[in-house]
This record gives sequence, C-alpha cells and structure tokens, in this order.
Amino acid sequence: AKIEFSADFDWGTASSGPQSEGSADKPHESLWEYWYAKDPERFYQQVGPKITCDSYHRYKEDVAIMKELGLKSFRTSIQWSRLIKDLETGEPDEKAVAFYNDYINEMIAAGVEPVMNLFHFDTPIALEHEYGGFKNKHVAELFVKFATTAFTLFGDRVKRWITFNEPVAHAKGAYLYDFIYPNEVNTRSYTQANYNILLAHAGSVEAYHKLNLDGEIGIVVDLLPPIPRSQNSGDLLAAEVFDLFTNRIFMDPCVKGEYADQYLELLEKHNCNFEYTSEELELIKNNTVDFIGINYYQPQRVKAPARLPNINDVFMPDWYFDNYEMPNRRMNVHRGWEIYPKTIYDIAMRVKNEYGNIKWYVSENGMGVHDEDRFKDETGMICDDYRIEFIQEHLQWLNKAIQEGSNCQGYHLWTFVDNWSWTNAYKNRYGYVSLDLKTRNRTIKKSGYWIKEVIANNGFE
Ligand code: BGP
Repeated sequence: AKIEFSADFDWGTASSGPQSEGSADKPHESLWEYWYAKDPERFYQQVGPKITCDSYHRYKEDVAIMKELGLKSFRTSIQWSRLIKDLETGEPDEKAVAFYNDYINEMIAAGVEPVMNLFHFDTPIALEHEYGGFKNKHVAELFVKFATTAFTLFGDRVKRWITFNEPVAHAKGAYLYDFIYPNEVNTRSYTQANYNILLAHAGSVEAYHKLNLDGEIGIVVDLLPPIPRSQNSGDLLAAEVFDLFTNRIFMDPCVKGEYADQYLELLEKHNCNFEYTSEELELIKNNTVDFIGINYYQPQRVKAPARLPNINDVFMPDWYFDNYEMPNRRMNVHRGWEIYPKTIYDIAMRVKNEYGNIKWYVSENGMGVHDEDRFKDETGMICDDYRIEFIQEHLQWLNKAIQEGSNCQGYHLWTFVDNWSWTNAYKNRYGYVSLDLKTRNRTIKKSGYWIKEVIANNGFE
C-alpha cells in the first residue's frame, strides 16, 4: 500500500551555519573556531570548521540543487559571530547582512522556504571569555539583541524562526560530560546555563511577537522518550530522571510555560538550583512557542546505575541512570547508533498526548555513514540504499502517527550536503548530496533522486 502524506507536507533538510558556511569574512570567532585553533588534537583528523561546505561562497549552487530535488524548505542557522559586529549593542556587520539577504532571497526565488535557527552550539568566543558564556544572564540579554537584529533585518521574508538547536546537547557537552569548551564538570553550571538559555529563548520569542511579523517561532529539542530496561522501580526511576534532565527541561517550559515540579524538586534535593526571579518566570510563562522541532537519531535505553555515588561526590544527574544496550539491537555500525524507527512514532504520540498536540516537525533525522565513495556507481553517484531504507522506515512510523492524529507537519533530513561535524569532522556522511573534499563539488546521491520522487508523489509505495 502507498504511504501517503498530505500535499502540503514540508519536505526539507537541515544544516547549520557553523557546519556549512566556513569562516570567511566573519567579524568574530565562534567557540568552535577558537577551540579548534587552541586544541586541534581533540578534533577528528585535526580538521576544523574553516571551510566546511564553503556554502558562504557556494550557496547558489546549493539552492539550485534544492530546487532540482523539489525540497520545500531548508533549515540553516544565522551565526551570531557572523551577523553581529558589536556584540553589546547588536549592531550588524554589513557584509554579513548582504550575505544572508542574498542567501534568503535565493531560496525564496527557488521556492525553498528558509527556516532560520539562531544558535547551533556557536557562541561567539568573546562572550565566553568576557562573561563565561550562558552561565551569565548578561549573555542571554545579548542573545535577545542578536535575535532582534535578525528578526528586524530578515523577518519580512523568513516566516519560520528557531531560537536554539538542541540546547541541552550544548549544555551537557560544556558543563557535564567534558566534550565542549569550556569543559567544566559542574551540575550547577549545567542547570544555570540551561535556565539562562531558556531566558534567552523566551526573551527572543517575546521580541519576535512584539514585532508583529507574519511568521512563527519555535525551538528545536530532543524529546527522546527513554525506554527503561525493565519495569522495576530502579529502572523506572532511571527513565524518569533522564527524562527530566534531558527532555522535559526544555519541552515543559517552552510548550507549557513552566518547569515540571519533579525537576525543581530534584534540583532542590541535590542543591543545584539555578538563580531566578519571579519576573523571569513570568516571561517564560507568557512566551511559549508556536511550534516545536524534534531531532531524532536513536532511542535512549536506560537502566538503574550499576554503581552508587560516593558520599563526597558532587551531584551528577547520572547518579540515577546508566545507558543500557539492547542485546541483538539493530545498529548503524558507522555512527555506533542504534536503528529503531518506532521511537519516532512514540515521540509523535508523546507530543500529542502530553503537549497538547502542538504543531511540530521532525527537524533532524538521518544516518551517518563512513567512506561513502565505496558505493559510487560508474557515473559517480553514491548508491546509498541503506539511507533510503532508513528514511523509509522512519517515514512509515511517522505516517502511522499522523494517521492517528499527530500534528506533525514535516520531515527534515540531516543533512542536505554532507557537512562538517563538531569533533567528527567529515567522518559521518549524512546528506542527500555528497561533498568532494578536494574540490568541494556537490553530487546528488541516489537518496536525493529518491526523495525527489517521494516529494513529487506525496509518498512512496
Ligand atoms: C545533531 C546535531 C547536528 C549533527 C548531528 C549528527 O545532534 O544537531 O549538528 O552534527 O547531530 O551528529 P554527528 O555529526 O556527530 O554524527
């Protein structure tokens, strides 16, 4: 039977500024650019974000391919460290304004809706050095200035805005698990930075709505329903705490206007509360989102932790949970991630049942594979049948959810053109379009031609 989607279903792809543009002409260094220069050893094959897809120079080519494939929208991000010349006032850089204007106009002319995100892990490094990044509320205020500048400059044409991509992933890496600069391990910093990011988000939503532009604003989060190993109380508690610290920490305040009581109680119990005022809580309450983007790659299986914390240890959320590897699970061996498409259905049902069936879309989903050149045919096209299968299976579950009333409006593959990634550089390839690292030339993969057909037919057999 045909798996059919509505004619207005939003078929798109997602990338980000820091992973696709390259560093040319930027007035400020971002966290990742700085950190790469300082400690290249941490990066896969010592490759940094200087060139990436070179989309700063080659965006017209990208947009032409989007048009050829019939893709309806494209999420990328406006880099704070590119757009803003004066970080304190929010005054923009002229070259950057010209670049983003042209990029956006090019997409619109091609019938591709630009979806603009404002943060993809890329704080200007000066704000880390000067203020300690998002641990400091002043940085949240500066973010709102940056966001307001972006809305004012481009809000007449950009109709879908996103404040942050996966804020928890950023905060976890920076303040809990030591893989993002400044590599602190401190749960207090983690909860405060998350809260301050929430303030930056809510302040931006408020600023956007005040401008009365004709468009919508949301946030991109993980909403991974954790799957407990068993129904015993330890495993269930593990799932609950994981859920509070990684999913509900943003979903609840962004959609419902307030934190879950259980989350606040845990912070209290472990003495890692954040500092807040009642005005700020009002701001959060009054500025919930218009829609949600959810990124999904692999399920989160959890169990009660094997080890007990030492009495002198500083509290870490994972006192409560460990990862659990399902025996005989299906793996994407390249990325080391489990393949489990049903979770996309569980996410959809969770949004429907627990978050008022708010409008949402899959803002990232995809399969990272190494050395895809192996799969080239005689014409030079990468035959990525594994990716087609992966996407198909996820779309089947998504479609079932939509049949059952989920308000899911679209599906964005990560990614469009294979791009650079944080500490993995070009190891994991995700795109509908491949990137030649010597020439930066783009070639459509088999999955690209496949999605073109899917879009043209509103579905697949
Ligand atoms: C998501 C990020 C993306 C991207 C993707 C793939 O969490 O939002 O920026 O990097 O993961 O991950 P990786 O490149 O590490 O395989």
